[in-house]
Amino acid sequence: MNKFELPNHSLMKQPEFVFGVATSSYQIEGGVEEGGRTPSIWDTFCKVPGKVDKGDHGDVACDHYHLWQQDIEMIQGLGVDAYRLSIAWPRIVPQQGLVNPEGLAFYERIIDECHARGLKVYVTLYHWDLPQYLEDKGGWLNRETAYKFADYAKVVSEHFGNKIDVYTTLNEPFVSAFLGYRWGHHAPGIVGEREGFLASHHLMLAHGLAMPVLRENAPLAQHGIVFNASPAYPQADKDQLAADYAAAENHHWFIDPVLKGEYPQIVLDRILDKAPMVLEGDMDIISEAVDYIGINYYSRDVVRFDENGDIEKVQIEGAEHTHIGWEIYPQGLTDLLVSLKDRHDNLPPIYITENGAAGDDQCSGGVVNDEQRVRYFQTHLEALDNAMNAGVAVKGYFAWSLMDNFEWAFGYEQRFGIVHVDYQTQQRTLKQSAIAYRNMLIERAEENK
Ligand code: IFM
Repeated sequence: MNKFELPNHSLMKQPEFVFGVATSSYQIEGGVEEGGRTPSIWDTFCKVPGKVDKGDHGDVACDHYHLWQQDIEMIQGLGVDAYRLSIAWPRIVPQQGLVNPEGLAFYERIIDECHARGLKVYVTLYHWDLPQYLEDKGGWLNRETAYKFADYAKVVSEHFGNKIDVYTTLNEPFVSAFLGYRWGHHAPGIVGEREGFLASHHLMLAHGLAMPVLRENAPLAQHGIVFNASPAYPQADKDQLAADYAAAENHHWFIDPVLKGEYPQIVLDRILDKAPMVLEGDMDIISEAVDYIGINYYSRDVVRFDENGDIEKVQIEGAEHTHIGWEIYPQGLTDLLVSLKDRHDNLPPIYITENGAAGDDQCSGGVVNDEQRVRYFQTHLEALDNAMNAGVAVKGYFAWSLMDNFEWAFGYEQRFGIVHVDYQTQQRTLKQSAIAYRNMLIERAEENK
């Protein structure tokens, strides 16, 4: 297939629907010691033996710090409407109380280049690279970090204002809190139930504290937050409660505070004394109105109760999985979006801020035949179209990722890019999926002329 087809064509008929590609700072930039940047928790974590596959790290990554100009030219060549990137907090505030003009200038060049090439810019303020000096003071376990985040949001939004088209406070607070402070798979590698939930509350507070700051400094921009969300299905009827709980921990725990001003009771009832300390007024801060929410969808969870009453994930026999081991389940995207619409009367418009598949892609003679990823995008675009036809308001879709990059604890082994990166030469090569995306967008542009 050399072009994604949108069978119901509802996406194609909306010229204002935004198609884009996404990346994040630590995953692509490299240049970790350049331009006045100081270490983030990921620089530290990567140095701990056994934490990242093959000892990989983001020191060079895709060398986007130096190759940003050609990368933006490449993005424009894909025919997308927008580029979603993140800003590295330790490039902007390398020490407490210090603003780094070189860091601001780096992102300003990128933003200007995008606009000059007709691309809208979606900027995430926090995609997991917390300054190490803040972690040294407790990181997200320290309530003060939420206030530091609001200060950082102030610096960025005062500088860029409406020049950033769409601001995102946090990317996937679930991952920051639970992988970072509960299960220890991600930086800073802390393990503890209480810690995970406490970090989650401080992250949500950080989001809420930043919102009015962003609105004041960038009144014409859109402001919101991005959640990862995997719908949960019971393995058997008896496991329905397990599925309800899994979904509640996975995304309602993070979405409900923003849209309902409360944490889901089902989780509070289960975690009991591990629940975070919520101060009076916190939930009002967190539930400040947002213009949109971003949803990152990759796969679903199928769950059951084990013999101890704990919830466990099960693998579905015969299902297709990507290289990273995640089941390919496009229907989950439709189900998830429809379930969010049913749960929240006040659901704001949604962007699919990430969707994609990991592969073990090889480049041979300038061709990367990522046939599974092509099918993945095709079927997920259909699933999105179905959700929109069922009445869910979705404003855009971003492929994860623009190019292969540092996939956190999996290192460089898992390739999520629609563009292949040769890490020896930094050569970029469009995979078949990028070509199919581009061809679909060319057709859309012609249809909407
Ligand atoms: O690479 C990550 C990204 O940083 C956040 N969302 C999920 C992607 C794939 O794991």
